[in-house]
Amino acid sequence: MKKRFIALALTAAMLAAPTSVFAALEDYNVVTNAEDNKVIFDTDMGYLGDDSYALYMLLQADAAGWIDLLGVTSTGANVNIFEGTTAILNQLEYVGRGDVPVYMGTDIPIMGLMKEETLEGNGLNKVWSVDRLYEVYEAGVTYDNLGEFADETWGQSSLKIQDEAAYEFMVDAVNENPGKVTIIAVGACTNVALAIKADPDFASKTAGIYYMGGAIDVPGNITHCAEVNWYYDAESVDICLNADWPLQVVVPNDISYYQRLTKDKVENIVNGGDTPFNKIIEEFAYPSFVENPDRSQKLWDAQVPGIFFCPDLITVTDVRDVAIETSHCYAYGESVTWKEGKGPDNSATCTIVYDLDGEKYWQMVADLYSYVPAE
Ligand SMILES: [Ca+2]
Repeated sequence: MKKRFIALALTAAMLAAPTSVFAALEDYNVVTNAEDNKVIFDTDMGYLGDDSYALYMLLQADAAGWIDLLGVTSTGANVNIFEGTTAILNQLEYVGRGDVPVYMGTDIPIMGLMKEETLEGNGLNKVWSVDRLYEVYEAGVTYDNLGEFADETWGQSSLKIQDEAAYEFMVDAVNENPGKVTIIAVGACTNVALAIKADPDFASKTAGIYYMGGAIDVPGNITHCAEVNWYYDAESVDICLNADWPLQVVVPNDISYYQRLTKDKVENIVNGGDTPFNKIIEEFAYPSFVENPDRSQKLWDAQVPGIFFCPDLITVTDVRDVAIETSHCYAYGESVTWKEGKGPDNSATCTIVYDLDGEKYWQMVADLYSYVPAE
């Protein structure tokens, strides 16, 4: 009976979107499940950037029983904490997932923001979000009253954050679900470092961490050698790398050299169905691809959740020892690697994912976004 239902659904989807063949979610080689794989998503969220695509994937994977999304935590890097937190809430509200708890973290790096003279004296670039961060703090806004900083299109969400800070939630969630929580960290690592500082056994009680960060065999995207998530708070990354995780997976800047979001992929999502996830892409992402059909959006964070659910989509990977430069020099924030076992004491053995099967991956994204949970 179930098989027949899938066949019918497939036919309906093909009629709706003759350019693509939709697979049933059962057809993917998903290695996770809701019982054993609890997820905390730590994100520097904006609107319809790659953090958004990752969030929608995690929400639909949660709905489909692939994972149990325990909560979303906000962090810094691309955005200040107040605007980022509101962006999470606004998008959860749009897709009808106000039930997912949101915990506000911090956008202040664990050793503080670097002074202008330190940046200038070392030939370092200031992260693009920092000037606005100063303005937001100066104006005294909060996530639920952004004043002049409220997004013109999205405004304020009616959803609220939880009382606990992001790192407190991480510690509690991991203690309540020993061995089952995976952290997906796609912004600055400050909240995760604070959780490790609060509970020295934190990392060892998780199932592991997946980072979007670092630049391994390609240049950086904020300085010549540093990737912005890891550069924003390199000391926190150092704390994280040196904690006792069962598994560390790094999805570096390298993947953005191979994986891009293009009009055909977005169209495949838009034509995939009628869910709020198809709709949010149609309303807020698709128009820019219609206006500029050659648009090619680099992909970072959006490639991380699927690597977690469906590792057989990975095409290029290896294991290396990884460390991060934290001294205030021109190489601040650089990720440095060695062959496995050859790194110094402050390095950590990580699985690095450089590339994946983009065609299959984005078909999975389209199928996930189009998924309608049974009543
Ligand atoms: Ca991000």
